[in-house]
Amino acid sequence: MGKALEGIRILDFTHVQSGPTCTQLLAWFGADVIKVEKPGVGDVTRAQLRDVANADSLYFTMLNSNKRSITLDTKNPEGKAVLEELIKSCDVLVENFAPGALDRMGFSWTRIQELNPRMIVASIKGFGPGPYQDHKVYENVAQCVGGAASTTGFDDGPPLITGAQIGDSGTGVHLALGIVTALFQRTVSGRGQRVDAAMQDAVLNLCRVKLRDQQRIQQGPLKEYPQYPHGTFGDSVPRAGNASGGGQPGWILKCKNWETDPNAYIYFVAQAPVWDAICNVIGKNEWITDPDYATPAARLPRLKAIFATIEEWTASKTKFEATAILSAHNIPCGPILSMKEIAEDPSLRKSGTIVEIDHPVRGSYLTVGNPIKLSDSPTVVERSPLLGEHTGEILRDLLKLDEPRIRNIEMSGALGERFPIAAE
Ligand code: CAO
Repeated sequence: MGKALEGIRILDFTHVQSGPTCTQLLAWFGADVIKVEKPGVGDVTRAQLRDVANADSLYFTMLNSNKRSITLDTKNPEGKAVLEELIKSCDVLVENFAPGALDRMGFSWTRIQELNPRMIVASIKGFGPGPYQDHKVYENVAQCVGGAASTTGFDDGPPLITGAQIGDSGTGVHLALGIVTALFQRTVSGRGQRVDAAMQDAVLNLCRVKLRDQQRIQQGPLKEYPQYPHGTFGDSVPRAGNASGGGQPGWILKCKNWETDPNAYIYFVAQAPVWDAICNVIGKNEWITDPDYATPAARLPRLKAIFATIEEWTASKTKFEATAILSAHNIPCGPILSMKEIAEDPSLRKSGTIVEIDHPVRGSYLTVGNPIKLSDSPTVVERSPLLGEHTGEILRDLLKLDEPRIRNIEMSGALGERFPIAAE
C-alpha cells in the first residue's frame, strides 16, 4: 500500500525536539526524510541523557524514527555544494536552528528560491517577529512566554511547567500542518513558500481557553475556578489547579491507596447531564431535587464541598474500579495513569501508539508511534538512523554523484571522520 506523502522528500535540518517531532510525523506519513547532521557530532540529543554507553540516547531514537541520516559540514565549501544539490532534489527544508543560523550558513530564503523555486522552507523559532525574535528558546521558556506557566499550578504556589512538551512537540505538530498545507497549495501555485511557527505562538494557541478567560474576567469572577466564591481574583487569569478548562466542573480526586500510591487518583467531571447518575452512584439522591444542588448554577459556589463528598466515594475504590462504575453510568472520568501503566498498557501496544523497536546498538526500546491513524497510509515505525548511516547512498543514489566526486568531497573533510565511503 502506498503512503500518503510518498514522493515528498524532506531536507531535515532539525535538532533537539521541536523540529524532529515534525519531520518524524512527515516520515511516518511516508515522506523520505533526510536528516543532515554535523559530522562527528550529529543532533546534540544523540548524546543527551544517555542510558546505554555509546548508543544513541532514547531522546534521539524516540524523535527520529523512519529518517535517513547524512553527515555534512555545511560550512565547508564542498559540503555547501552538496547541500545545494540536496536543496534542488528536495521538496521541503525544515529547520529549527537559532535565529539567523541558516542565513549565516549562506542559505537565505532568496538563495534557496534561486536554487529551487518549488522548495518549501519551514522554520521553528522561539518567537515570531518582535523584540524577542533573536532569542534562543527551549521548551520550558516557551511554556512561560506562551501563557501556560502562569495559568498552570495552584493559586497558592508558583507558576508550573507541564510535563506535556507543548512548546517543542506542540510546535512541531503545528509546523507539520503548515508544511502539508503549503505542499497542497504548491499543487496549484507551483511555488514554494515559507512556513514559520513560533513556539510562543503554538503554546498560546494551545492556551486559547486561557485568553478566553482573560476576557471573561473583566466581567466578574470566573465561577468555575477554585478561587470562587471565597478567594480573590486579580486582573489576570489565575492558576486553576485541577479545575476543568471547559464549562463542566472537574477535579482530581483521591482513590483507594492514595496514601502510598502517588497516582491513585481519578479525574472526575461533574457533567450536568449526568448529575442524577452522579448523585445515585455516590449515594446522595437527595441532591437531585435539593435546590442548592439541582442546577449547575446552584452547584458552582459549592463545588469544593461537592467534590469533597464525591471523593469520600472515590477513595473507597481503586481508580480502575471507580472508572468502571462511573463509565457504566456515562459519567466522564479517567484514572491518573502512571508512565509505567501506560508503557505496559496492552491496548496502546495493540493500536500502535506504543511500539517496541529493535536497534542494532542499544537493543529494543519503546517509543510512541504515530498518534494519527490514516486508514490508507498505515504507519510502520522504523528505528532511528545511526549517525551518517545513509551518507553514501544519498550521495550515490539520490544525487547521482560519481566516485571521483565523492572521493573529493570525502577528502575535503565535508563528510567527517567516520568514512571512507568512496569505493576503493
Ligand atoms: N554543519 C556545519 N554547521 C552546522 C551544521 C552542519 N551540518 N548544523 C548546524 N550547524 C551550526 C549552525 O550553522 C550554527 O552555527 P552558527 O551559530 O555559527 O550560525 C551552530 O551549528 C549551532 O546551531 P544552533 O544555533 O541552532 O544551536 P545552539 O545549540 O546554539 O542553539 C537552540 C540551540 C535549540 C537553543 C536553538 O537552535 C534555537 O533557539 N532554535 C529555535 C527554537 C527551537 O527549536 N527550540 C527548541 C529546542 S528543543 O526542541
